[in-house]
Amino acid sequence: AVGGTRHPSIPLPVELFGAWKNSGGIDLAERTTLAETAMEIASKPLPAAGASAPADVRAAIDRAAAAFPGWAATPLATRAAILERLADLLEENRIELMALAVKEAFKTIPDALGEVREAADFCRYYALQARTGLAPITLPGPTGERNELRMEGRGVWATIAPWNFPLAIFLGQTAAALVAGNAVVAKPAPQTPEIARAAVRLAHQAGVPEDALVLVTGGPEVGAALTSDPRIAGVAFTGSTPTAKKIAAALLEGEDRPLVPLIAETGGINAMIVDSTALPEQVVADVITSAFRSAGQRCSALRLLLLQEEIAEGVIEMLRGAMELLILGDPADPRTDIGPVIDQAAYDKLMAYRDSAKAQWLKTVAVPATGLFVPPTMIRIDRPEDLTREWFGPILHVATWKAGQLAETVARVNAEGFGLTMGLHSRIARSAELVEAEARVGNLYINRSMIGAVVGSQPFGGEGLSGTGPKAGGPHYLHRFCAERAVSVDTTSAGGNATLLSLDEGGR
Ligand code: UN1
Repeated sequence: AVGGTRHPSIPLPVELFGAWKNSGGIDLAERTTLAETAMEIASKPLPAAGASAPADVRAAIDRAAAAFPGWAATPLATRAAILERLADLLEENRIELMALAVKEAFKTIPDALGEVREAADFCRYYALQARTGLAPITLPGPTGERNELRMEGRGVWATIAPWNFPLAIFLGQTAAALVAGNAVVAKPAPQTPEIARAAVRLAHQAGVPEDALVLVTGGPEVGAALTSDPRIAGVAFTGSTPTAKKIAAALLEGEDRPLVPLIAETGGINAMIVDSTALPEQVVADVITSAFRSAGQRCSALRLLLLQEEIAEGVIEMLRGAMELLILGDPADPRTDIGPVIDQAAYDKLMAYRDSAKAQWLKTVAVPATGLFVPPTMIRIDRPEDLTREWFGPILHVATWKAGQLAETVARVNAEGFGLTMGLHSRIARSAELVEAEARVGNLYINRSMIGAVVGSQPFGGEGLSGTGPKAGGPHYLHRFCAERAVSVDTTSAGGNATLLSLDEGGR
């Protein structure tokens, strides 16, 4: 069975981050209790997913634009407190939210719980960061001015979220934009509108004014209507690299359109490099988790395993055995390791690719007869560069490298142009140092799994084709959502301004 991370980790401040983050660790009894509740909730049909029309999108932006000044003027401490209240509400409603994640996104019980946990973590973390990081700063005034730097909301942000983290990423992006003083029009993925609706309802209940956070639903057309509107003051997007580029292009359209920021978190061809000193059991556990948990549908997931030649056959043999133990099935069943993929289109794409690579299969696993189950598959390739794109599913590619070629191997991975996650398994300090120095990735994981970045501990996000930064769940994220305004007042007598006259006292 797919486990959580097995390695001791630095203790997190428990008041901020609950113990069940990355909850592979929850036991079967607890999973069963949760699953019973989840299944009952999940048995009720979801409302038909509607899409917003372009006119709805315009109306949503109208509302958010009207709400922006009032929300921006709400004290920072109040906005932060609302996020904390939202975190509490997420926890109070965690069973219902978990059930929605199981039902809409086919998340397993541990993944669905981790999802709610992470959403609450984002809210608490950004509240904390906002209080300290967004407060006005007094700057030096050697020539006699009073200088202040203020971080203020920019206007109406669009947040566009993926289906694979329909609560955590949806709400993470949105909470960050809100606490920074922006109004938000939020668009979840078309596959997962209901969990987003539930999240927005809770945000309003927590105290976000109804019009400061407006939900629009639908696919790429709705996203395009949103990003093409010149009133949008910034976009936070998580999804594919091609879509990020389309958004970037849309934001530049129109001569009069203001220049606005895009925060994009996209895909990766994430590699794990394993040398002959690695502990094989640990490698196998971490590969199985990184490549196959969540059916490989995480942008952090391992896509390319690079084994040093000497140990390759042994590790592959162990992986074959471990893959046999994976349980595929109903995500609401507490024993399930891997559920179905998100939809028919994803299924068709992955199955067609997998079948085209049939001659190179090292291992594939049987799946339930019905449902969108993509068999976890290990595929042999000759060189890292033979894998040229991200396959967003439980498909792992394996290649080998020769002793003495660690630096070259890292360089070849870098040359793919993505830069999200990378892993190294080695007991040699010098090798770890080399990879730390050379890897051009946002998240490097040494001797551990490559998924499950913890808010505040592993700020997440990549570079190159993998995204713009700044990293979600990190100390620099909120600033990008803000307009940075420096105010300087001449307080010298030469400036004639030693005391600003109060208008009420005759300055008029
Ligand atoms: C994504 O799949 O879009 O590290 C992000 C992880 C998650 C982030 C994945 N916290 O696996």
